[in-house]
Amino acid sequence: MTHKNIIVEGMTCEHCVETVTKAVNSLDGISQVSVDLDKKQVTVDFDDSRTDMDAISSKIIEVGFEVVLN
Ligand SMILES: [Cu+2]
Repeated sequence: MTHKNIIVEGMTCEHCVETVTKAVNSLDGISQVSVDLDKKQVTVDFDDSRTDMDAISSKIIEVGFEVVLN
């Protein structure tokens, strides 16, 4: 299992948190997603044989947010 912290810009409220969480959870191989709104940080645990950071970043961008570093 791979554990990553991703900085995501553009999240302003619980609705954004829910949108990002659902989007990332919809990917294959994700085991856990948590969001710290104050830190703009998305923490993801995933199976790196089934998904990767590119897929996760693309998904976050797809739902309207900006991935700052990964
Ligand atoms: Cu929001």
